[in-house]
Amino acid sequence: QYGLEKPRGYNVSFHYNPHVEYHHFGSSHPMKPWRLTLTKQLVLAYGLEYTMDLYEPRPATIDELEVFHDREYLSFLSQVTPQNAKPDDPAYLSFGFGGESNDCPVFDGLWNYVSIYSGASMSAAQNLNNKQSDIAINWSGGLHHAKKNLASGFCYINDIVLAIQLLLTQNQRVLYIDIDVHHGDGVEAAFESTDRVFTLSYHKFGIDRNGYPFFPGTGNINEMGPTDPANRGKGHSLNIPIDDGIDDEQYKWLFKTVTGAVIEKYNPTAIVLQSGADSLGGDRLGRFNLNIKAHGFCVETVKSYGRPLLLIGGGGYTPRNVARTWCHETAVCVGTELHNELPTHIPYIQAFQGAENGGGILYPDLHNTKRHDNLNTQDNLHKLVTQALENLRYVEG
Ligand code: V1P
Ligand code: CA
Ligand code: ZN
Repeated sequence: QYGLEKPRGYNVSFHYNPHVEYHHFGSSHPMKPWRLTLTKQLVLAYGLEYTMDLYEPRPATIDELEVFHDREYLSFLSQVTPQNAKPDDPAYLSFGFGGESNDCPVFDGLWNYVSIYSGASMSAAQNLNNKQSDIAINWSGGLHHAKKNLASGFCYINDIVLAIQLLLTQNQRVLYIDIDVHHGDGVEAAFESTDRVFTLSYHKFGIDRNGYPFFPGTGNINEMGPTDPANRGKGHSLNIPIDDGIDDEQYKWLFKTVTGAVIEKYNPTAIVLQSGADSLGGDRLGRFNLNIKAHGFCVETVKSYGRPLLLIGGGGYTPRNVARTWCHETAVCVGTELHNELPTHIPYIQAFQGAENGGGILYPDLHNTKRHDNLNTQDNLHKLVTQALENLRYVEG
């Protein structure tokens, strides 16, 4: 009878609707929902499903999404198809679709896709609310750029905002932390007028040599939420702008120091961690040089504070490494270590084999896979931390 008991420790739940995998943004688009198939295969291959409660959440309904998004935006999103889309229609462009960059294309099953990943984040938040889980995971969510009436940066519905709104029914203060290489602008904007949510984002910030800002171009250290003294949200956002090529030791120090200070000062009763995997070395869009275990260190650090934790995905454009990272972080949550040799009898094993794909191991060295020179000096980072801690002066615990 003892052998069948789950190991003591954290109650972890895994919220995943496999239908999300079968959606395609288009062949040249960097966002590949198929990375979730790879992630799931690794999680299963290591037997992690026996250490968690598994849920297959239903898609969110339009009424549930309306808690954050505008009705007109949702009715457009729910009806538009590649066949009926009119790319010159002012409504189409004003809601953020198409355009020159085509960051947010209209593809087959778009509405199905967005309601599935949103439903999974809401299901995860509900599990924390009713104390069924200590840590709830949704790797298909984390779409942090979506605004109430605007699709942006591959994000159409902001599942994070919807999940935080659910957590706010049971928690006085929720902390949102975002380690995606991009600024979590949509979540920050959604809660700019409240002191019940603190948003903290680490991201690449700066202008490239052609004069283009790194997407979305916001999130400098001095952007701390509204400055109107009457506004309750004042000082309840903290942005950590980072330059190209940051390494493991620098990032771990920065993350531990700043996140620790925020948690101690703000004292949240629940934490949401967006764990975008585009901050890894070798990411197709990212600029950092992090290894998988340094990324996972952020999950370990947040977990160590013992608050109810919602862990969600986000960006990540080198699918094999996204899968490795999210599998590793699932193991961190349940408190187990994984062997470096990948189990060989898994579907899609070829995606992880060969020198260029990480040599069939879980923790390949990513530091040199697509080298970005490290432009972060120790001096710059110390000044950044000093300024970040100074920015916390508006926060009352
Ligand atoms: O830089 C832009 C456009 C150019 N405009 C002036 C803005 N778009 C980026 C969007 C990145 C979105 C990241 C999403 C996330 O934070 C959360 C899921 O990870 C962009 C990039 C780029 N290299 O930054 N879009 C594309 N690349 C792109 C490439 C091919 C096809 C479609 C889009
Ligand atoms: Ca970020
Ligand atoms: Zn990103």
